[in-house]
Amino acid sequence: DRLKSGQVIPVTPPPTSPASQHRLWPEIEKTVKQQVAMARMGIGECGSGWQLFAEDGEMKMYRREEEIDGMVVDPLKAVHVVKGITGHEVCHHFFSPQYRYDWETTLEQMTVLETISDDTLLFLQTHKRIWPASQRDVVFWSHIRKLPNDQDRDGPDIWTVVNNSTGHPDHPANVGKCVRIFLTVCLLCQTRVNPPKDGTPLSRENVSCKITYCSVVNPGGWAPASVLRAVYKREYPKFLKRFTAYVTNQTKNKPIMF
Ligand code: 16C
Repeated sequence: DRLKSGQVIPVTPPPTSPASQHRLWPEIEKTVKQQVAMARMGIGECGSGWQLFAEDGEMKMYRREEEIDGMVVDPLKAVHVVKGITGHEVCHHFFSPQYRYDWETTLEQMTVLETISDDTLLFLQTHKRIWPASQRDVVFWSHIRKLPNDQDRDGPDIWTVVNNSTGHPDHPANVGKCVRIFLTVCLLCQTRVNPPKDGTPLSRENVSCKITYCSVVNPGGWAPASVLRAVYKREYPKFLKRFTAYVTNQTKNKPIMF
């Protein structure tokens, strides 16, 4: 980093993680960087037409209609602003397996296959069947990370969780009753603080969280396009509303976790 005066200040060191020795690490590092950069792009900047398909208060959901070999793989981008919670709290509840059954309504079963490190887990999940398609499962790594706040160095950190499909030798795809889906998901959360003017201590009324949720799900095998689009139009808004209400409820009487 170089200031206008020519003064050189130390460059922020790259984030280090205890997961850095793992075989998946190069992919995790590359995918997290890519996904965070994509999530940071505004709806207008992304070029090819995002269409608004759901709106509720501050929550807006956009999709692009895309198909691969006749299968719907529509990318989704959602933005939301929720008062009273922080980005760290939102990401903590999204990442941590102990809360997942409380908010993830499409989930049938979740298994942690491997704890790569405190910030990186490998999951196997089966999801509820959508008639008339086969039931789906998914194996993915999940990584939580604190990012430096480049815009406001004194402001709260930015937090992200990235989930990305991977393989696992003990759980090969498409052998049982489930068809394997492939997903890439990025949750990016920025905390905004509006301190009280009269100098009273900061409370939850003074914080809000800007949430960006990006997702691409490849159904991995045949599923009728009309059913799939109808399901995600219903399920994505339901997920984001339920999940954020859950975080609000879980944190309401606890100290603020920045
Ligand atoms: O990101 C979310 N959750 C994370 C933690 O679980 C993680 C997992 C995402 C799985 C998303 C795909 C699950 C689809 C399975 C089938 C849906 C069943 C619906 C049952 C209705 C009775 O990243 C939050 C995920 C919010 C999920 C919204 C649903 C999206 C549907 C997309 C279409 C899937 C294709 C299914 C083909 C039949």
